[in-house]
Amino acid sequence: MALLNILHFPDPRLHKVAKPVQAVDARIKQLVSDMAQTMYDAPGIGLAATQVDVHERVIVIDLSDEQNELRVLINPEIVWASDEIQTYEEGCLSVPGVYDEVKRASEIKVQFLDQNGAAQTIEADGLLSVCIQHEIDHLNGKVFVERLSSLKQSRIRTKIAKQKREQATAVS
Ligand code: K1U
Ligand code: ZN
Repeated sequence: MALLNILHFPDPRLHKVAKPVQAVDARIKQLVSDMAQTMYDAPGIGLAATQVDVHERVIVIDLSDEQNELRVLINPEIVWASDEIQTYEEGCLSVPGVYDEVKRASEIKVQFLDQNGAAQTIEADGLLSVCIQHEIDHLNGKVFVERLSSLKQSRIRTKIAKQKREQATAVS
């Protein structure tokens, strides 16, 4: 197992659209294992392959406090979404220190392959629904801040540029 490097917004590689996985083989199983370790280490409750610069449609999620309920979603497709909307204050391992409210469908039905390559369907609501939609956005090259107003995005870009300048000064 290995810890993978997480790309940080506004890295342009976060905007690549991930390709479908052709076969759930040993390479994909190793990627899943490395992504899970990287998510637990961060710590986070989700991670998309895009965030570790692998542009294939793989997601890991674990909402448990004990980090023992890993969910693996390969080639996830939202096949139904409720008209009802929920608002949740989201964070992102690719945008550390930034949290803001995002509106998304309350309930979704998702088809995907699990880590054994078996087809699965789940219905999700609450945080699981939020997290799956957030991670599928990553696979489609979209970071959650890009769902915020232009003014908020501009403030976030300014904050990140300032943090980068301060980090550069601290090490020099
Ligand atoms: O995709 C990511 O960047 C992971 C992200 C998932 C997410 C969180 C909240 C709403 C939507 C999607 C995170 O895991 S951010 C960190 C976080 O939420 C967390 C970290 C430690 C404990 C509990 C939560
Ligand atoms: Zn994220």
